Formats: sequence, C-alpha cells, structure tokens
Amino acid sequence: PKAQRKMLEGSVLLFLCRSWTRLRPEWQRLWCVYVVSIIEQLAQVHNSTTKEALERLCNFLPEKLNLQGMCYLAAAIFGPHLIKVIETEMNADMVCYSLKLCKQDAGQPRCLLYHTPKVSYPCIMKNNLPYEDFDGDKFSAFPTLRGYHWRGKDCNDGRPTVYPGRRTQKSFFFPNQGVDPKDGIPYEQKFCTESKGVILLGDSAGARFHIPTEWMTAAQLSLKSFSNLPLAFTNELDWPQFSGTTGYLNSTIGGWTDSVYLRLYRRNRCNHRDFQNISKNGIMSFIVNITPCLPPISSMARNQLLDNPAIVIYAAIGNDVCNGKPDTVAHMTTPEQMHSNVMQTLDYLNGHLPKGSHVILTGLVDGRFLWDQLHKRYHPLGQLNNDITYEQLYSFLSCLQANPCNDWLSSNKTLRDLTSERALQLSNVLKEIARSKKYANFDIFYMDFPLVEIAEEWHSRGGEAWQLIEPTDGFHPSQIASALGARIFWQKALREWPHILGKENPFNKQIEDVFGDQGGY
Ligand SMILES: *[C@@H]1O[C@H](CO)[C@@H](O)[C@H](O)[C@H]1NC(C)=O
Ligand SMILES: *[C@@H]1O[C@H](CO)[C@@H](O)[C@H](O)[C@H]1NC(C)=O
Ligand SMILES: *[C@@H]1O[C@H](CO)[C@@H](O)[C@H](O)[C@H]1NC(C)=O
Ligand SMILES: CC(=O)N[C@H]1CO[C@H](CO)[C@@H](O)[C@@H]1O
Repeated sequence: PKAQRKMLEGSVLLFLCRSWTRLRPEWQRLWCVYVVSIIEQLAQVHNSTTKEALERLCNFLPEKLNLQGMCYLAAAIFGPHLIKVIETEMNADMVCYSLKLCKQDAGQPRCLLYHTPKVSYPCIMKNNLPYEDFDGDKFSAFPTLRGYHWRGKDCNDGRPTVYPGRRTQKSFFFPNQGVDPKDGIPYEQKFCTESKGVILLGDSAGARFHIPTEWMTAAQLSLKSFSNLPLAFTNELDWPQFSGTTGYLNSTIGGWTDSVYLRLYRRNRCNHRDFQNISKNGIMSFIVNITPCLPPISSMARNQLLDNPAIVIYAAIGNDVCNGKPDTVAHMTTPEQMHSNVMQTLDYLNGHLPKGSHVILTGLVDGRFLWDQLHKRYHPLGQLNNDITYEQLYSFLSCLQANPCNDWLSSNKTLRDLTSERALQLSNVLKEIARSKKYANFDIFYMDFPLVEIAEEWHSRGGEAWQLIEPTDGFHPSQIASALGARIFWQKALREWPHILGKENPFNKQIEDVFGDQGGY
C-alpha cells in the first residue's frame, strides 16, 4: 500500500504539472495572481511572515490525494524563491509578471487586478524586459530574471539616472554617501578618473551554462539537491554571477570564480558594479534585430553621452557552426553571413558606445576537443552502473534532434574536422575585421578562443583536460575553464593592449576605507 500511495502521489504531481503547463496562459495568470494574493493576505491577517503564510495555506488544503504533502513539497522547492519575490513589496500582479507566469504577448492588453501598484514600474509597461527593472534603466536590484546576476546591481531603483557606469553620478556609492562631508567634494570626483565597465555579448558559454551534476547523481540525491532549482530556472540555467567575464560571486558550482570584471574592479575600485552580461543561450553571430521585442544587443545599457567607456567582449564561440539539424552543414553560418552580422553589430556599437571604448572579438573554439576528451568517459547518469558514455549520450541526443551540436558531438570524424574548418574560417573573418576596420568610438582587437592555453595551464596545475568541460551536457566550458580563461584574457590584455584596462587606481585603499568592501556588486 505504501508503494501504491507513492505512485499515486507521483502521478498526481505529474498530473498537476501537466495540467499547469497545458493551462492557457490567461488561466495560469489568474491562478498565480490568486495564490500570491492569498498568501500576501494570509500574512497580513495573521501578522505572520510570508513563509508562515505559505505553510498555513498548505495546512488548509484537504488531506485527500495528499494535496497537503504536495503543497509542502512545492513550498519546499519553490517557496524560498517565491517568498523572496513576494517580499520585494510587489503586488500580486507584479509578482506574477516577474515570475514570468504572466507573459504579456505583443498586442495583448496588460491586465492588472490591482489598481494601485505599491510602486510604479514604468519599464514593464514600455517593454517587458528586463522584468524586474523598475525605473527603466535596465539595471535591477533583483538577482535572477536577468537582474543583478547579469548586470551590476542597480544603486537606486527609484531613479533612472542612477546606475552603474554613469559618468556623472554617484553610481557606485550608496545614496547620500556620494559627498565627502569634510569638504563637500563628491567622492567620485576625488577618487575616480578612468572608470570603465565590461560588457559581454555572448552565448551560453559566456553566460556560464551549467546543469548541476548533483541532479544527475542518484547516490547523492536529496531534497537539498534541488534547492537551487528555482534559481537555476529563473536564470535560464545560466550562472553569469560566476562567469569568466562578469562573475563576481564565489562559485557554488565547482571550480572558483575569476573574471575580467573582478580584475578590472580590483585594479580600479571605481569600476564598481559596471558589468553587463548580455548573453543568450544559443546565440549566433549577433544580429542586431533578431526579433523586435528581444533584440539581445539593444538590451545593452550604455548612454553614449553620459556613461563611462566600456570594454565590449564579443564571444559567440560555437553556435554559428553548431546546430541540432540532421543536415547540420547546410545550417552553419557562412563567412559572408558572418561578415555581415558582425559588421551590423559593430555599427550598432559605434552608435551606442561612449568614445574611448574597446571591442574585443573572440574567435570560435575548436570543438573537436569535446569528442576527443569525453566520448569514452561515463556521463554522471551512467556512473553508478558504468553504462552511459558520452558517445551514447550524444547519439541519443542526435536521435531526439536535441543535440546542441550534431557536428562536433558526433562519431563522424570527417564531420568534426569539417566543422572545425568552418569555425576557423569564421574566426578569420573576425580577425580580418579587427585588423582592417576603424571606428570613431572604439578601437578593436581580435583574440583566439584560448582553449590551448587553458588546457596547458590546467595541465600544469595537475588537472585533467576533461575537467574543462561541463559534465552534465558534455558541451560547455566548465567553471574551471571559465575562470582560467579570464586569467589568460587578462594576461594577454596586460601584455598587448594594457591601455584598455586602464591604470591602477591609487585611491583604491581610500575607497575601501570609506565605503567598505561591498563585494564588487
Ligand atoms: C505583528 O508582529 C510583529 C512582530 O512579531 C509585532 O512587533 C507587531 O506588534 C505585530 N502587530 C500586530 C498588529 O499584532
Ligand atoms: C570568496 O571567498 C574568499 C575566501 O573564502 C573570500 O575571502 C572572499 O571574500 C569571497 N568573495 C566573495 C565575493 O564572496
Ligand atoms: C560523415 O560526415 C560527412 C560530412 O558531412 C559525410 O559526407 C559522411 O557521409 C558522413 N559519414 C557517415 C558514415 O555518416
Ligand atoms: C538585464 C539583461 O541583461 N538583460 C538582457 C540580456 O540579454 C538578453 C538577450 O541577450 C536579453 O533578453 C535580456 O533582457
């Protein structure tokens, strides 16, 4: 009977999930607004915390079909995130928008149950991204959903003129701390001369795509294993907060964190919070207008007149040759297309970056590394019984038409070689552009994706090459590769283009004395 009950519970949970995803969006919306309102009001009526209110709600459910049990389960998994969102003082409408449970489709009216939002959120009205940017400056005080895990934390979500990277604002100081009380001179004027930010135009590798390995290893599985599920999903399975370009938090997903941003910040504390990870899983050589409402590059926040210059790192390292189509070669970007895409992007950047900025074009990776290192090894899901190799995984994914890279993740050597050849041609397009083009607002450089240097460095530290690849997907660079990549990028820049990094700020110590260590974000 116990096993039977478990099966019943399982199938009811599955049933609920299915019903939920099949529900028309407007009904999802209604349910979300209802549940969030009830939780908020329960907390109000009983003068309790949101967490207690959530538990109370579960208590009220009938025991039949173990609805209570499932409610507790759902609360344990999704509760912490939900509570965080609710406690940001948004009303139910806004909570549901920000949970993306209520999408506003183009041309659809925006429906609000509550007439007076607790705060007004003009940007959600204008465009629906980013969801949690309340003052429309594209910076946010909320971590996930493209919030400050992706860009420096908004220093004042009530004022659109205060944000990281602004030249004439006390953006890196907390409000009201911008002026030295001794002489009335703004600290920024005293301490900061050469600030700049870093912006990544990248793909899933740049955004630090990672599916936690512990989700795949039965022997280690517990309820705790999935505690990062809501965080992971609201960040699109990306961990930009640990990435090699914009990472600033200590990694909780293995390896360690090292990033161009962190190094820029340590070099000059005035570069505080000035980073943007404008990456998107699956992005190819950037096209300025992929879709009218989600143009990746136009979500870049930089005011040409008011902001500090930026270092823009362009790194679409594989998706131009990788795809899941059976006739994969036909769907690769050609050198001509690459040229046109990149030129469009550069024109856009020239029209939007402050004078004195820098653009670094990164070449494509040589993905043969993946097959060579992994095909004989066991995937985490196959480690208990030694029965699933990466070769098996790749061919299963291809069969499902879900292989992210049918050509490099393939047992066909001819195809793998051909793919690397195309990748090299595309890299050469970038190299040639960097060599020959001049722009008014930035200088431009090219660098190869430093896979060889990363592998050498890791080898010299006693590591093994396969550890440079994400274990779960067998495709993306791992946290270790990402951190080592940052170090190699930095050393190369110091050697060859030191001016892009700016000088070391002699006031770093004073800045820290006045403002403390704010963790760099
Ligand atoms: C609500 O709870 C808080 C903290 O537990 C307490 O300080 C406050 O007085 C309570 N308010 C009411 C109206 O009971
Ligand atoms: C990361 O960890 C190190 C050592 O444990 C600590 O000194 C540092 O402050 C941490 N950094 C952040 C951003 O939390
Ligand atoms: C391997 O790939 C090449 C290039 O796409 C193709 O011509 C060849 O038929 C493939 N070989 C096999 C055994 O599928
Ligand atoms: C906050 C943020 O970074 N937002 C954008 C990042 O880039 C993607 C697309 O590349 C946009 O969808 C986000 O809105």
